[in-house]
Amino acid sequence: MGSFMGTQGAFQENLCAYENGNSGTAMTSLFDSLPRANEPLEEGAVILRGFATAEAPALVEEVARITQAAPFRHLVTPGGYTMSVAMTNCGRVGWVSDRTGYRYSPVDPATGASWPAMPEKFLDLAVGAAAGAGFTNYNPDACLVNRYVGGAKLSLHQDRDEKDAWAPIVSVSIGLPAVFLWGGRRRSDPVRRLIVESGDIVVWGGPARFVYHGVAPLKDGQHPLTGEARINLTFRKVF
Ligand code: MD3
Ligand code: FE
Repeated sequence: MGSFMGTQGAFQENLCAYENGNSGTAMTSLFDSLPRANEPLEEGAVILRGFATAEAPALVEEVARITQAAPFRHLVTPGGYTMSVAMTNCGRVGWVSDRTGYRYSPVDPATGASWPAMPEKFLDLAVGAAAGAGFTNYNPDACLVNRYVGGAKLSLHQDRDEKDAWAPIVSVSIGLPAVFLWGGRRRSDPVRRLIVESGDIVVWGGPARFVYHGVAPLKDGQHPLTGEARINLTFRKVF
């Protein structure tokens, strides 16, 4: 952590303070009871702390409904690795991967059926969060639903299969906390770490759209809404 603190200034120290307060043995401080400010991360990216907290139980119910029709599955990458994150989708298209490559598919390859429709609640939330981050007229057509349990991770990557390179990706975290890995436009750029908790939404669009990002291995735990898991919804404008 020390190597980048010197170059990134006060805001970066702030992130480190977050991490220190959340790692290792349980720790409380005077700050725990204060509302957490929305943090601008970089141009085009903002974290809306707790934006989805009130709706999180309803979102979990919708995920249960989606997974009855399109169960979570561990996709295989073109390189032959089975992903530790379990995935499913709702909306007009869904993100899938197999030995032949990644793509957006209008049908679930496991069943040949269309993906479950995007729930109204999902759409309203994503549109509201995008507007809160300054992106008006957001109209996502896909929602990838990721499920992490202890040890599951997502390696550093870019999302670049969506046609609209300006429209944001809206990421909703539910359940166990996670550490986002947040890099730059080149794979070799330094990677910052950002804790995201249940109810937090991160909006990445415009100039921040193609930053490398990932999720560090999830720490084991229990959460009242999701049990042993973290669920992440990522809304995308694919077409
Ligand atoms: C977009 N998911 O599904 S989303 C993914 O928490 C994915 O499940 C992660 O990355 C998850 O593709 C992280 C949030 C995210 C973070 C950084 C980004 C999306 C981003 C940076 C640029 C564009
Ligand atoms: Fe991604």
